[in-house]
Amino acid sequence: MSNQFQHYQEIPRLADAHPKLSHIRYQYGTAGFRTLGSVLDSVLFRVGILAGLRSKKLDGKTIGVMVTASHNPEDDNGVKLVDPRGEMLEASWEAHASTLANAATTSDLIEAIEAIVRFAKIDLSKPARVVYGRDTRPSGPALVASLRDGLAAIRAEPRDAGIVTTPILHYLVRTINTKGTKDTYGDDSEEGYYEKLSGAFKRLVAGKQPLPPLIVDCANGVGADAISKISPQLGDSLKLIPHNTATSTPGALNNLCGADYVKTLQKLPPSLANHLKIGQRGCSFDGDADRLMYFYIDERNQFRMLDGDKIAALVAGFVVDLIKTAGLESDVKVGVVQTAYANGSSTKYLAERLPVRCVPTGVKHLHHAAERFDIGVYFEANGHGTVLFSTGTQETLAHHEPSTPAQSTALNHLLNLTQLINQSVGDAISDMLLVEVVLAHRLYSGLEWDSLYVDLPNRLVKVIVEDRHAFQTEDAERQLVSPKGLQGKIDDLVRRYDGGRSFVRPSGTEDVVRVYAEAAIKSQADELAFRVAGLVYDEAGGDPSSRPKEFL
Ligand code: 16G
Ligand code: MG
Repeated sequence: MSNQFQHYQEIPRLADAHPKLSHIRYQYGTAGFRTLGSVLDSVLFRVGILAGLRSKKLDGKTIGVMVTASHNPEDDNGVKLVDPRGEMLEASWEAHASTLANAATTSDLIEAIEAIVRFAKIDLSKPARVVYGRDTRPSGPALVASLRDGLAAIRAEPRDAGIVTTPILHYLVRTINTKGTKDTYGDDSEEGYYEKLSGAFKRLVAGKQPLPPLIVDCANGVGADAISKISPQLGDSLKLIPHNTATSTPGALNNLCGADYVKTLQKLPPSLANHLKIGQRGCSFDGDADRLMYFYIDERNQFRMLDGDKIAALVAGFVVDLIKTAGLESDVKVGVVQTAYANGSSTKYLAERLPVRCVPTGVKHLHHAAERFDIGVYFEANGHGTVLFSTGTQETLAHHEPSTPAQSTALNHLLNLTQLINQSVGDAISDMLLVEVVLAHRLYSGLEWDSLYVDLPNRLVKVIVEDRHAFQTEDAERQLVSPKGLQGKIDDLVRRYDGGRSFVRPSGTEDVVRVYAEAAIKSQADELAFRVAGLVYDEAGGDPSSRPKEFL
């Protein structure tokens, strides 16, 4: 090691204790590193080092590390880094993460570290601080131990947040870094998070008729802990009935429950079948509680899903009305950000009321686009999302002088919303409380909320191809530019379906190509999806004899 590393003599010994598995290539993707928990030991060690370097680069600001695999099966695990304001790791550092993770030997690793230090001009004499947390997966403790070795090797000061939801870890990063400044975001503790959210919630629903109890499917994950801690603080203002709280039952995590189950299968988790009464609201979190799905059973005993698009419509409408009532319509512009997966009906509903932007899949794209609005509401259909208030807007709200009691009330609601909403990242608990606030103000049941617009029937299909990277898109993933000519064929097909829309994109998390289609009636949406999937399959050079027969 070169001279400047004289204080880091422990790196080689500790790196030797966490050797890389030679047959695996790791990639820091949209959700960080994510794969089987059993092959992540070396990755966690190296992420510890990278988090330390990132903190040094940012003058000792605290960096977050979250050990989770979200909605994936229990055997998977993963890790992602959180930048100082609680946002995702800056994109240019994703490549550094992949480089470190793939260094074959200890000496390659040291070389890679030295190269990053040179390239990013890191002053190694700066301090490093890292806060880390994990979800409830059985592989978590060992992976955290490897991470701690990495932190020790780079001499970063560690802070253990324990078992927390992903959004709480983001909250901690932001509160630690803004402590004692004018941008202070709250108390830098888990209790501070519960107090901030529950306090704002209670102020927002004060004087409103309490809503009937809400069933919460915690996916047998870390959301269960969070619900048990926030419930007493909410008291009578909101009664939560937690289900799927078996965090220590092997195999239970995300199994037949959770937000991904609900969204993908458009079905009620079987465990709720005898509990959710007709008309009652229920919601599902994913395994790390950063995604939210709502649902209810209608009068005809049909399951009705209220997804991220419905949440966006509900919340954006409420915020726009408050801005108008507060007399701030000309000062504060509200906008919505969606992806191509947003149901066509939701886009139509929203675009008739306010500006709507479409961006590529992945939270970071939505988050950045939402930052451009004074108030940016962003949700993916799958239930990731939040609302961002720009610094200018927060100042406008703080200094606005209302001229009528109605203006004053609306202004107070807006100020409380800035406290209720987790602006660092989408947060199932904060989003759930936000939905409950709007329902209480609007006097809506699930049915009335659902009636804002009627979803177009849709279908999602995945196609296994040899090389998904051959599929490249533009226009926020709505157009394929490669393979050449395929988009034209898709367009020809789509034209034949009433209300038809379809797009094809390579997954960022799985080795597949995804096909989405919607149409005026369900059978047509299914048919369109399978026909487009057939085109994709043929184009990707799949063997015709193994062509799935549902691809028509
Ligand atoms: C990741 C993204 C999520 C996106 C999903 C798409 C984050 C934190 N998560 O889970 O936003 O919807 O990937 O998966 O950005 P896909 O590329 O496999 O369709
Ligand atoms: Mg998640």
